[in-house]
Amino acid sequence: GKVVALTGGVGGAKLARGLIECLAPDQLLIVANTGDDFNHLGLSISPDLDSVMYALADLNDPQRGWGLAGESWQAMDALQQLGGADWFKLGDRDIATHLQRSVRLREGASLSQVTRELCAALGIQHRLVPMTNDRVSTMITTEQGELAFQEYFVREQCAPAVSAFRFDGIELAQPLPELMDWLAAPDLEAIIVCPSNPFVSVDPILQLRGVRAAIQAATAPVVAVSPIVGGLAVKGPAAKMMKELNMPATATAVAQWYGELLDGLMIDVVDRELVDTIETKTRVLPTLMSDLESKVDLAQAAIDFARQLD
Ligand code: GDP
Ligand code: FO1
Ligand code: CA
Ligand code: CA
Repeated sequence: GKVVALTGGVGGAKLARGLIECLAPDQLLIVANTGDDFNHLGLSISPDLDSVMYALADLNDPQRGWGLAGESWQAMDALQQLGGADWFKLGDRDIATHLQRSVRLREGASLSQVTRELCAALGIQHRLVPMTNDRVSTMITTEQGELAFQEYFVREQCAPAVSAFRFDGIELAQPLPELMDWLAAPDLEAIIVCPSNPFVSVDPILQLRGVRAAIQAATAPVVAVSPIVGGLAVKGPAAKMMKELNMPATATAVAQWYGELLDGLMIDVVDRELVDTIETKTRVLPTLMSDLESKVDLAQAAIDFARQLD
């Protein structure tokens, strides 16, 4: 059967890397958030697509969580000397990705087509797609006013307290047709919500017109992996955001946030005492993905969990 995985950048990329070991290319559709996308220095930048793409190709920098391993920064250093904007760091090799994406988009290719070309060039056989080919821009209401996603995330280092999120363009954006086709497929076996940020990575996908309804209407079970482990995010602002939104930073609150959408939640062994507080069915297992083996194990466990829920 088929599997659809919904993902943001770093957390989702790790599970996606595991999933491609468990499923054939025609069995898996990896759908990435594009709410982080923006134009910078004249380039079209798609951070979550690139985080997943580089991870699938084993080219990602695992420490940094974004960009390429073994990167150099000469172009950025030169730009800084020229007085250019240097708050958003583009590595020398990463720039090639943005140049090629920008050129192809300017030629009229869609983001999904460009992503397909980039993935093929990097030897990726599995299918990675943007959630939409249309512009959606995540905007964050903070104590300093509304900030564009990268202003909040990179320039302000996630410091301002958040109170709301808005996905500019979401009403007009058409979800990628391929996503809707897969969600309606009779042989869909699982919808996997990766351990990605629920508010700024997964929610933009769910808020696209018709997507939440199509997920709920799908015959396949929906299983998520909690991105919150022991009251903390493994990386990034998810736990900080939850507290600022007056939610406890727990796997329980993650389950509540997804609500009726979920048929099952996978939580970490350190959170085993939360099982009785979670409304949906749970699986307790190690969820920290470090090496390839832990990614594959968690990916296989997510697929098996969905099969058992069916
Ligand atoms: P971003 O777009 O780069 O912010 O990445 P995602 O939204 O896909 O993932 C961010 C989330 O991944 C954070 O909330 C982390 O807590 C979570 N995360 C990262 N690595 C792991 C891991 O190994 N296990 C689990 N359970 N969560 C993780
Ligand atoms: N994240 C940062 O924290 N600082 C950066 O300078 C930065 C540059 C960057 C360049 C290309 C790219 O694809 C991603 C980049 N990211 C950077 C990550 C990006 O901000 C992501 O949107 C976040 O990691 C959240 O997903
Ligand atoms: Ca992201
Ligand atoms: Ca269902």
